[in-house]
Amino acid sequence: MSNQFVAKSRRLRSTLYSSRIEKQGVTSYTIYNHMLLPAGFEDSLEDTYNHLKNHVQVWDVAAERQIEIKGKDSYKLVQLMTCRDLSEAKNGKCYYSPIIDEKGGMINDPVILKFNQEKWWISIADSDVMLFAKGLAIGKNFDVTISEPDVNIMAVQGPKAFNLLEKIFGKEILDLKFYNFKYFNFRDSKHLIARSGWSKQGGVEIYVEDSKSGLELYDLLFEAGKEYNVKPGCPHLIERIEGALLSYGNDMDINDNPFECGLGKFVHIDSNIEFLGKDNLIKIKESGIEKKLMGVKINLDQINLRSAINLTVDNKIIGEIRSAVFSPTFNKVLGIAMINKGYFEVGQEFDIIVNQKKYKGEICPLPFI
Ligand code: THG
Repeated sequence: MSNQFVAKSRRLRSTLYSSRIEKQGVTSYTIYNHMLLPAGFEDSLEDTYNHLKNHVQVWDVAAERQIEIKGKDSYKLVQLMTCRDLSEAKNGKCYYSPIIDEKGGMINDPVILKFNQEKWWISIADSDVMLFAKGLAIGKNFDVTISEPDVNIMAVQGPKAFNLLEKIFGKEILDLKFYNFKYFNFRDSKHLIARSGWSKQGGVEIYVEDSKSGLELYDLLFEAGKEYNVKPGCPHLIERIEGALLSYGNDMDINDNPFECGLGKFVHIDSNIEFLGKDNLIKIKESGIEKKLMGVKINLDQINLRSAINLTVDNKIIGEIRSAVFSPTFNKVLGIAMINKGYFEVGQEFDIIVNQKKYKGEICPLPFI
């Protein structure tokens, strides 16, 4: 086996924190929104998993880029892109919202932040939402300005996150509710902080706009966090699969609709809002879905998935596994799989071939934990 390196360049953007995490021992990256997203540090996957579940980590998730929509028609454009009803959305709140195309296919699954009716941020997963937004705005002649401001998110995640945050921001941070955001003072600057993050362990995301102050804050989190055993980290494959946090491009893409992805509660076809793909989603709801994302458990102690692998029953393909990892908690491989109609039943057994060997698995509900 040989190791390859990704050649960095301007096009493959570094983040505000890249130089920091490279001193702190980042060992691998993935590419997300044309930007570096750390994928591993020196400790093993199992050690970083236990650490995340017991302590606190600071993550460079600057690759979760912000698409800013400003101007008179901002709400109209944001609503046109998502099937989640944002007509009653409140200022200072975050909304996990599927963005879909005219057929109802998933374009992205961002967190949308509403500042006010004329300013929104779409905190995107890995696809070029800005181009899609610009195309729609031009076609519809909307009065909006669309940009990607250089906002660098750092996430503070883990059960001790708020102990650490209270030390820096005071008791006020404890009052921040889930999926709400607010500006908090730090020295002579302020930072937008949301109670959110791509883990189930709790914490916040700090949207850094003032780079100089953001780096000071980054350093202070590690200094003040020593007593809580703070470490650098990154979105964690085991933890996110157990919690069924979906990864766009891995678990779903433009060929899947939000019903198939288990995101039906964010599809508001009964409201009178206008969004792309509405008619198609109404039809899909009536006729029922052809496939569905489900959990799978496999009696196997290791897996390294690079592409989807078929699942079979009596040699007939019944679906494909799209993400997978060995879970020390379940002592099995857990996966997220798209299962075909007729087979998406809990308890359904299947075969899978990994490294030329056949293993047995079983379909189960999501999330695992
Ligand atoms: N934070 C921010 N931006 C992001 C992500 C994030 N952009 C990219 C990516 N992550 C978007 N995808 C997801 C997927 C799942 C969740 C958030 C973003 C998520 N879901 C919660 C859950 O399932 O518990 C809550 C969803 C809800 O019910 O509203 O957190 O992480 N800024």
